[in-house]
Amino acid sequence: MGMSNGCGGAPAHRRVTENVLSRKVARIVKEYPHSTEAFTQGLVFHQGRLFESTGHQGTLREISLESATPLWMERLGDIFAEGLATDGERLYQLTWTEGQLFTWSGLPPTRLRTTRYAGEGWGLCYWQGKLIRSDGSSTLTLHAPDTFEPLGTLEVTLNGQPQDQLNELECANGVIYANVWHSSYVLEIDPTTGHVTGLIDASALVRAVGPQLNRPDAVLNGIAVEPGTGRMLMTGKLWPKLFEVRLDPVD
Ligand code: DDQ
Ligand code: CA
Repeated sequence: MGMSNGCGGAPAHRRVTENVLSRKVARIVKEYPHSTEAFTQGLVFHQGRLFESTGHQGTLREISLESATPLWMERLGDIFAEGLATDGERLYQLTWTEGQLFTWSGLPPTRLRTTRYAGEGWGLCYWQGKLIRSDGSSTLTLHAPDTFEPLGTLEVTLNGQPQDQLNELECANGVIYANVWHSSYVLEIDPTTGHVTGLIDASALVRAVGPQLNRPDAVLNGIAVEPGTGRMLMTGKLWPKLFEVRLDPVD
């Protein structure tokens, strides 16, 4: 995992820049239905509604907390869709290895354009006028929403150690939340330094759905924070449930 705090091994001159890591646990507040057909790759609130992007035979869908059946869905054929973000106006949807970004607008959304980019697409979120993309490595890439031109990168580190396998993202509460693929951890990342400032243990969610999952790829993935209320939702790929969670500090 590479989640050790680095005490003892870190050179003395680095200690001054070490961040204080807050440890938190995601507690289940409420559970809602989620489609076991949804290979969740992106979850985001957009214009007061909840949208999900799914992989394999990709889709964009509007979902509700009342039923696992989507309210609206568009199939993308053989495209493996990934991270999903909003700038308030438009939805931006990544693809895993296809190198295509889809921009959607309107309700229900219609595809406005397709933009090419280099590299893999995993998670996506929107922060201060920029889209932030993960690609499975420890580097996040910042993009211009209009052209998807790369504007810079952010190296994600925990006490100097690069943290990779960053998957679904959510920019909220002044941090970037990032699912770590195949783990039950969500990182809180400082969007200006890339430092991991918080480590969220979401294993209670994995335990709650565990007995119903028999596929190794059915991992935690999907974080959305509702603007206004601050309500935080988490789910996973093919999970039968979507959870409202509360982050409690642990010591
Ligand atoms: N990702 O979420 C880590 C970006 C991709 C996960 C893909 C897992 C399924 C692999 C099956 C490949 C079949 C096209
Ligand atoms: Ca998200």
